[in-house]
Amino acid sequence: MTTLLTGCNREQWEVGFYPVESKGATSHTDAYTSLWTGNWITALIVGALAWGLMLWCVVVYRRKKSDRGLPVQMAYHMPIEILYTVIPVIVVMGLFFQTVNTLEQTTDDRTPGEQVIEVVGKQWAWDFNYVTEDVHYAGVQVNLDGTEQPGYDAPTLYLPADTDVELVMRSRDVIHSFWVPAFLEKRDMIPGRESSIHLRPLKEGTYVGKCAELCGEFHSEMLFNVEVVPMDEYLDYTDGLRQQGNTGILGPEYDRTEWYQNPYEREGAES
Ligand SMILES: [Cu+2]
Repeated sequence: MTTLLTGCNREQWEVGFYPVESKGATSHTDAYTSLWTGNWITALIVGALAWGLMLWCVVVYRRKKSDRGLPVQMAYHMPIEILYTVIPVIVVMGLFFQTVNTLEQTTDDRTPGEQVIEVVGKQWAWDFNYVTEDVHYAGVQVNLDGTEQPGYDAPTLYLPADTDVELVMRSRDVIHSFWVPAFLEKRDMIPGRESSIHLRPLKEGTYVGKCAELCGEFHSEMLFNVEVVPMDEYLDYTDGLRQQGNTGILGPEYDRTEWYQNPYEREGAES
């Protein structure tokens, strides 16, 4: 236990052993952390109570030398039966409503984005369409240097701090998953479907991101960086893209649909 405890510090405890940099990273992270730690605390209390009662029974009601026959039978003890039916129901209801509450603040967050950014996954890189600014960044294929962290030339997604952002997720080929561990959020990118994350980045800094869905040979190299910067720096960056001629967005015309056909979304599309 001591070795376990010395291996971690206060910040790690505060975020329930989530990545330390997740603390206050987005408008969602604190809600996720309190749901997570709240569930753990509840589980630990229930566990301690159950183990405690079991040990207490084992010790107090152990068979003594003077005991003869069976002990007093307690079956159909109504007050106890009601107690251990009602308490778990209350606990489960509490956990349920806390979960629903958290989902409403996070996954179901539909705050309109001041900046809409389309994140497109492709084997094995990322395109970032800054829709509101009408510019794009095209990720080149992964650099296969065998490192686990994104290299300096990995695709970088810029996000303005303290701004409502809508991240629209798309895929050009197979299922990918957008994952920034520090944001405590992950979203599948399914070809032919759109999903989105609405959030407000709150803490400036550099974060690492990766594809979290096995998507082929170089899945492990499908890495990216996230830079959360002040609004003016974000606009400088998108202006830079504009000056480089990266105007407009990289739309579905680059999807690899020659072998993939979604019968619902792609009807009539040429194959
Ligand atoms: Cu992928």
